Amino acid sequence: MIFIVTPTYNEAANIETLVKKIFGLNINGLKLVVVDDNSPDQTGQIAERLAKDYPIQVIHRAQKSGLGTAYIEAFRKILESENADYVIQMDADLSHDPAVIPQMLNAIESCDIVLGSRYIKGGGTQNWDWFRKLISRFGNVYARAVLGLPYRDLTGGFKCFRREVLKNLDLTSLSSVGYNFQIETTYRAHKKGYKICEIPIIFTERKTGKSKFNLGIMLESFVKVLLLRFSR
Ligand SMILES: Nc1nc2c(ncn2[C@@H]2O[C@H](COP(=O)(O)OP(=O)(O)OP(=O)(O)O)[C@@H](O)[C@H]2O)c(=O)[nH]1
Ligand SMILES: [Mg+2]
Repeated sequence: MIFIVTPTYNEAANIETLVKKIFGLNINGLKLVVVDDNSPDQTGQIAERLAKDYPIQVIHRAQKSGLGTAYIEAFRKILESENADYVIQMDADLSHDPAVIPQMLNAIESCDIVLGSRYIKGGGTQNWDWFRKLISRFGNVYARAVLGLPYRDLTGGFKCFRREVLKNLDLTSLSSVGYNFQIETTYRAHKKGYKICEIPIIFTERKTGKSKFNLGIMLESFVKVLLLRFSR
């Protein structure tokens, strides 16, 4: 079985399109787990309605509690299910194109983690202003240098894990800030010697819904990378 996890907060305008694109791929044994934090725009209810027609499980949480904890909660639930082989994580705002999923599943056959990468040949970003590009580029160069990692895109949220990798990452002590959560899972897996591959993706900035990007999160991320480096 292949599980896709997508955290949602106010994605009412995107969730149905996402679901249709994912299940339109016609991949066998695919299940979607939506982690919704009681979105005021009713994303959770829309997801429940879609769950009547598609293999979707909706995890409802009482309040907005961050990306990291949403992933952890879903990963835990999925690991309880013995038939999970691969777990894919992706954003719900259509920034991550479901059309890449078959390539990801192809790549995971010879790797332990596959990173959807904006910063290798064939990858990129669409509709980002120069400032957002600069921050993302710099953030990746910085995290790579501080942590001594060879991967080009450490902050992306479109990834595929072998079940065994998730089982062996200590899910209790991961950062809850989105960017750091992505960096940390890759860093830990790298330190454990897992094989990590990158495939190119084009990240398209959300067309609808409100951006949650802000400078505070960015600065917190920079400090947390340093803390991670000196943590063990
Ligand atoms: N469950 C849950 N989902 C969240 C939370 N914060 C963000 N998300 C979802 O996580 C995914 C990524 O968040 P985004 O807000 O798109 O973050 P981003 O891509 O860095 O920035 P923008 O697209 O510019 O807003 C989206 O599917 C969001 O709906 C949260 O606190 N809880
Ligand atoms: Mg987004």
